[in-house]
Amino acid sequence: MNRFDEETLVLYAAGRVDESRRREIAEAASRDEELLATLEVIGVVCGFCKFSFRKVPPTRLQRVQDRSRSILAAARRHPVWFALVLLLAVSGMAGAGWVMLMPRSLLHDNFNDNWFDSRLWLPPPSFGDKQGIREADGRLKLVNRGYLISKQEFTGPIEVSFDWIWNELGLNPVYADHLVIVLRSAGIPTPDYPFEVPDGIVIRLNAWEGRAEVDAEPGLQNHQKGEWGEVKFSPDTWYHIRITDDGERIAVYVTGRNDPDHPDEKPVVEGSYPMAPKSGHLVIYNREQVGGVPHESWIDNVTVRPLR
Ligand SMILES: [Ca+2]
Ligand SMILES: [Ca+2]
Repeated sequence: MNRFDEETLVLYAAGRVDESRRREIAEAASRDEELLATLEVIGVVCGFCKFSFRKVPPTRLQRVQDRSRSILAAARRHPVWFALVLLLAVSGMAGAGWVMLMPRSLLHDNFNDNWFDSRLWLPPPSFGDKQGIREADGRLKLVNRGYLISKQEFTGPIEVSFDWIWNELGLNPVYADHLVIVLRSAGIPTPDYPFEVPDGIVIRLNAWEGRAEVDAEPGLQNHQKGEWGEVKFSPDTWYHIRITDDGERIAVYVTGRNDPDHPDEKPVVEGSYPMAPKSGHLVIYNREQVGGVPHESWIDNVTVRPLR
């Protein structure tokens, strides 16, 4: 499963990530042929990849090279981009050029410095002493309706991506965690139980029911009940989530399932939400404490980009 965004991989290839991140990506690449192939293509195109392929067995390397050829074929379908990247590589500006050609992030946080970045995020509201968030071990923990609310308001089209894992705390599985992502919101959760955000486009990743659900304005009069799609979210497993918002249509993608019946490039759920507001904050929160049962999720690499 490739749970690293493109910007992180390019910075890795350019030797611009810290040592713990470098080890994490190298270790993931040694197990993930698709990630290995992606790094190889970055190296081929830009000529600066520092990843070593020497330890890869010959049979596996052949499969990786086959995969690389298909990725290069995809690059050829976008010849202008490809030519520009090659030109920059030849001129020795490939690293900076690749980053410049990628859509610039409107927001990116890798949570790597154990400091909650108040330049990017609003102070998280709290409705109890067992609820909150904490940045640690290079990621962000959400506990019992822990909220992450962007300081910036976004106007589409945008793409939101991040990595998510929820922890099985050994309790009744009915209480599996939920992760809620809200787009175009005022960013103000209701102070009444269960402390949900009432407005915007609400995407709920529901690990108990095995669903990804989309609603618009769920706590308001113009509530538009949306679509849902089936998806299993196992505990203690990282998933890469990508949500596209073209200003009207929302699509939710989940990668990392390794299920041929559910290819990564096919949305789990999508729908049109013309009545919702057109801009607002990004909000991410997990499930509240229910019947004394705590809920805990971790997220990483939260990125907002203009939609390509
Ligand atoms: Ca930080
Ligand atoms: Ca991180």
